[in-house]
Amino acid sequence: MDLEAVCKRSACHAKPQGLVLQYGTAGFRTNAQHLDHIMFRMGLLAVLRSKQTRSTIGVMVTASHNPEEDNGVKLIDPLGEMLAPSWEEHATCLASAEEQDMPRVLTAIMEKEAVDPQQAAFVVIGRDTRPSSEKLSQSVIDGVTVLGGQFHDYGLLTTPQLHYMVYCRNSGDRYGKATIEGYCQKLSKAFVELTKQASCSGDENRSVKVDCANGIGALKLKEMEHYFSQGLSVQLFNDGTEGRLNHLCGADFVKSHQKPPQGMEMKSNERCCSFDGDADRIVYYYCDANGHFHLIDGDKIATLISSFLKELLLELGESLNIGVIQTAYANGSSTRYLEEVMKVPVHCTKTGVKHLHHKAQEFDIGVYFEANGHGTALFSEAVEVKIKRLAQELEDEKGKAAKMLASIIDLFNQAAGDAISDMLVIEAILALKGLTVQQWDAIYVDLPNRQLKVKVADRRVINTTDAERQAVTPPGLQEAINDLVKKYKLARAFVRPSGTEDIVRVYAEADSQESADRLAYEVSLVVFQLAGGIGERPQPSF
Ligand code: 16G
Ligand code: MG
Repeated sequence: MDLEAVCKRSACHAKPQGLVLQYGTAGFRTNAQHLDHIMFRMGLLAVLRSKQTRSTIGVMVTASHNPEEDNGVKLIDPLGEMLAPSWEEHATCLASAEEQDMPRVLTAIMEKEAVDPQQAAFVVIGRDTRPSSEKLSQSVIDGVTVLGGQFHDYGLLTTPQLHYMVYCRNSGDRYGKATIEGYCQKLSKAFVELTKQASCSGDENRSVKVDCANGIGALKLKEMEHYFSQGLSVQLFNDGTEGRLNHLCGADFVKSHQKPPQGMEMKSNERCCSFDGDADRIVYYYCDANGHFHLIDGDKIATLISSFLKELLLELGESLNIGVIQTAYANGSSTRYLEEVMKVPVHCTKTGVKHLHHKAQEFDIGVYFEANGHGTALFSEAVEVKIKRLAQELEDEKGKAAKMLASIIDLFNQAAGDAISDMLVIEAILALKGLTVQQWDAIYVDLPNRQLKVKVADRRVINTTDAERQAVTPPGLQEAINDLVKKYKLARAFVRPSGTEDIVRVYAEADSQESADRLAYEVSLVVFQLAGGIGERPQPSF
């Protein structure tokens, strides 16, 4: 390894002096203008990680639901998972190093992680549709090649597709073929197999409207459409031909504003969904006959999926342990429904997919979803093998259940939450159960809730515990929140520093929208007072 060459090349991707960025919840993310050096350096780091793990590593250039002028990058570990925490630290160190310190920092990482410089390295790269993404992904490639790594550039991909590619390449194609055709074929075959079993679908002409956030999801759905065209008609909106990425549309907009995206023609009771900018989140919704908007978020998606899986397991007569993983943002009604009605164990983890994914791996079947619509279902390898064997051996109703489960295993992206794969699973379940979107929505009634942001001088003054549901610092904050919550019925509130923005997030729910709004506002005020609020004091919006 030629560190001198690295330094020379690095000078072409010079870091603005003093700029320090952190590898956050989902990698680096900021205005695209500040990211060139980060990309080059993440190319370097991916090579080191690849050498250390002797596996293919992924680098995805995207800023997901952020505005079009932002960008970001994250590394994907060998099994399609998020980067290991110790390497997140290396990423932050490397990204913050001044030019002259680069060789020292690189050497330190290699020593600490016992990286064999002679080992070969292979990196796969993907990018979203942002105007800045192509050039930035070239900088990643520059970093990879200067350290002697080999690479394959997939070009435009959704984030979950790159996770899929990485997983395929490291599992000797057992999981699937590491090509776009391989991805489309695997998912569409499973979808067609699964929906074949739908004998009495109430809704003969299955169709769904998809808001693609003007992002990569549109391109990839178009590419895939003809594979499953007979079972489902997909109508695309915000497909990137006109509007700006994530602007007034997309899953994040719909979830946080609780209203339909612009650019979508919604007729009453039509089933609609939104992807986010890199197609790893999905939320559903519809407008009823009175024009009221109904959001079906990640919690209701998890409920639909886990109850269907439970039914199939019951039919099959297999008692596998199934768990649902949520975060503090899960609506209280969903948790209550899952635990009390469905009798499924529910676990709460910190926000961020890696935490949910990790917890889900502890179960035979782990269904994880964030309320914002990011999630999937994970099946342990032993369960997959067993179910696929039963699908071949059994006949009658049991055989049918086993075959459906086997198709569901193939249909879920086991490497990451995937809007396309989740949509196909949901569409298949609705068809199989003959459920309309209204019936699905009516499983339980969401508690009214409100999310707010508070600006503080340093959000790190807030530390949390109990999966972010309790604040341990600053002193007095949790007690103040507890006192406020007591004033309302069915109420709950928590605060946490954002992992992606320089703000503190406030969440409140209660028995009425008015109470939820009031509680969120009151909690914002105590955060402002006790955690060093800056700028204008929070104002009531009700
Ligand atoms: C990132 C996370 C998402 C999380 C969100 C929270 C991944 C792939 N994405 O988008 O899971 O919900 O951050 O953002 O991990 P916040 O910390 O700003 O609330
Ligand atoms: Mg995303």
